Amino acid sequence: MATSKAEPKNDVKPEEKYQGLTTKQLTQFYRTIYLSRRLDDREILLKRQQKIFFQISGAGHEALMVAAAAALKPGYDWFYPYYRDRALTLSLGMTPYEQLLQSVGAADDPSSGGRQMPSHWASRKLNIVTQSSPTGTQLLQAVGCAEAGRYFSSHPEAAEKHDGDYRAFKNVVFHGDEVVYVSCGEGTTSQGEFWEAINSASNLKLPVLFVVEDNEYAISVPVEVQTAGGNISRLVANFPDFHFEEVDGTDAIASYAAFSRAVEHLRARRGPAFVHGHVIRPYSHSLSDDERLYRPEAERQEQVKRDPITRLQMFLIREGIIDEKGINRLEKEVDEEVQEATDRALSAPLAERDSWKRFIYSPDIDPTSNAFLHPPDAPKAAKDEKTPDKTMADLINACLKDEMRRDARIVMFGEDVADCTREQYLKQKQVKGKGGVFKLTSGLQCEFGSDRVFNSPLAEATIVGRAVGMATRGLKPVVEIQFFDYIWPAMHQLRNELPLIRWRSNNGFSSPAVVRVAIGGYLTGGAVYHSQCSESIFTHIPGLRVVFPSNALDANGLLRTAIRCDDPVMFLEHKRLYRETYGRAPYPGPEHMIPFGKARTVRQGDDITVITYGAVVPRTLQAAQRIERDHGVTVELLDLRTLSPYDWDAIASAVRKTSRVIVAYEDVLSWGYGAEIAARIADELFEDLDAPVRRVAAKDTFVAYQPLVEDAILPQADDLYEAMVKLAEF
Ligand SMILES: Cc1ncc(C[n+]2csc(CCOP(=O)(O)OP(=O)(O)O)c2C)c(N)n1
Repeated sequence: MATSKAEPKNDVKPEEKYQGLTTKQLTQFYRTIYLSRRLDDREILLKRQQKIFFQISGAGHEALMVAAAAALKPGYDWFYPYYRDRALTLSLGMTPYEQLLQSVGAADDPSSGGRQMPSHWASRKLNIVTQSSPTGTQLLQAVGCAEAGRYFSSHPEAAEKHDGDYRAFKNVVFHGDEVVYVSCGEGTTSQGEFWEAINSASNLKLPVLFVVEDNEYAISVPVEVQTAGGNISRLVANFPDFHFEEVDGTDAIASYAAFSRAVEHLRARRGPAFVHGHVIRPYSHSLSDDERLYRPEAERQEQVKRDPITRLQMFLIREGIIDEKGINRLEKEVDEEVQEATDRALSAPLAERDSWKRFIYSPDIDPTSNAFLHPPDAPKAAKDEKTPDKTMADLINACLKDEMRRDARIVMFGEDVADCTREQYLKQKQVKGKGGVFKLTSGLQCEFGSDRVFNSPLAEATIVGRAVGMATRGLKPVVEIQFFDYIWPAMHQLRNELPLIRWRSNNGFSSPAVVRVAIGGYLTGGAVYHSQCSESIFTHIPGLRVVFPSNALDANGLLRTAIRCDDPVMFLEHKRLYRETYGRAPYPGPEHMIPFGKARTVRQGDDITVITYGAVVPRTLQAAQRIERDHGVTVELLDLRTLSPYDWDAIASAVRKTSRVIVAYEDVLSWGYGAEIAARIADELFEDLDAPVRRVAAKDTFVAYQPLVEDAILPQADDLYEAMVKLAEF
């Protein structure tokens, strides 16, 4: 690296004159800024030569970024950057070669193994957490990351490794004064998740450094469309405990001063910080955009005057820190470095065609294996009035308690999951506590404390987004979505983040959180917004395990598998089954586990197979008993228990046995979960069939409030019976 030995002309100490920066650091700033720009330029060239396939630049943001990095510590603090942060990631220690490996889609691309577009940074070593393309999804995760850091600081024992579950593969490192950096553009501040993240960080006084890189455009949409009044700093100014900075982000020294003050506030644990940097965007949004279509020449020229490269170069020369010769030497050296990195990257082995198969799920723990087979303990006492069988709600609660006792990394939150947020009411025994609208988490806060079991704001993206950040750091969040009907605000996190963290980072990061969701109808008055079932939307997502138990014992055993495994799990709990008489069981002990992807034969039969799950299981059982009574037809009833993965072997052998099959499910008939099963049976078992595959499901509408109409909409035992009779006659 070329640095000048020249000292400032006057006798003011560099540290004072340059906000604590030495001349060496300033020269290094220039080098990184220039390097970052040259890498962008090189990528632009490579894209035009069709040697890479996408380009988005960090041009104009570089000064702010080198300043941020200088105030923080790589591999110590945590980083959730966005695509304009090339100069930040270079300053933290990523090399040009590593960055270009991503551009060409190389096998050794450390960020994603050829899976993500360029500028989607990740580095385990440097604590740069895998980044995605949706604008703003990183913000809540950064909050969760900071919460995890705080949790481990106050529960250091939780960080210890443990064999026998996901903890064996999750190294936890934390520091008492660590900071979590997260950045976004000013356009992204329009996302609801931005406000949710700011709100939670403020409320919890978390050490999150929010950086808004304001280049005044989100592709072609100017800031006045995004932000009321045109200035985000003004809007966030009243969030408590924040340290705020608004700075010219093309001025590296002023930016460094702003970050230094912010980081001091953060390390002293006084609350979060917000740095609003005014930057420029001298290139179009990306190479897929042409800004001349919406920005006139005069406006584009205006910002050139603020280009951070020329600004810092002129400053260094003016101050006598480096002369023109020195600049030329430094730039030549950088150009050679870029050339060398480009040559190497272009000849690096590309990601292999079948590499897509790797890391959809954990390579370390297979929840479908027999390691997760642990039968229930024999009941301690014979069934009598003192040990009545437990409901599904009881046994889910029991599993949560057992696992929390066993694993200090488990934290639980969601809407109303705490016994009582105002702890003093519990302590003074003024109240008994709530513990969930369905009481599934009852007593957990009382036993495990308010830092392990707590209420979240009424914001589903917050629940899942924070859980993703926590799980990335090694905690095991087991969060609750109160009603499936209200899961949709979390969809971004559930579809684009939770199940993708591992795959998109080529196993660099993982996020094995458990999301418990109360689902389903048959409630007599549940109506449109308390009865929904759309599980196939989630079984459609690679990387996510989806579980849907039908009885108390399965719920207990499968939930334990969900918690101990190393993959993200959506655990669907049918509200109607929570306290049903059907499927109660004695407490199975603290180790009961059922592997994923293993169906249960509820009932043996020779004539018809019904494949189903959830609340349709008891209804099918009723219908099966009736058709046997009425017609002597015997039904083989298969309860899938887990929907992704599902037990194809069990399906195939049951279908081969009976040659007639019904797939039954509570969701609307069309495009439902049964369509996939029916299609695969038709495809692979066609010759074993004596009749067409039939489906029994809800009508293609929503669930109505009036119970008579609700009955007509949802699949009933009568519907199943009729379908069985017709199929037997076919
Ligand atoms: C949720 C989402 N919506 C839309 C897009 C498409 N998109 C990519 S970048 C971008 C503009 C982002 O603007 P801003 O946050 O101001 O950042 P800048 O690119 O200007 O730095 C848009 C609309 C996206 N990636 N994610």
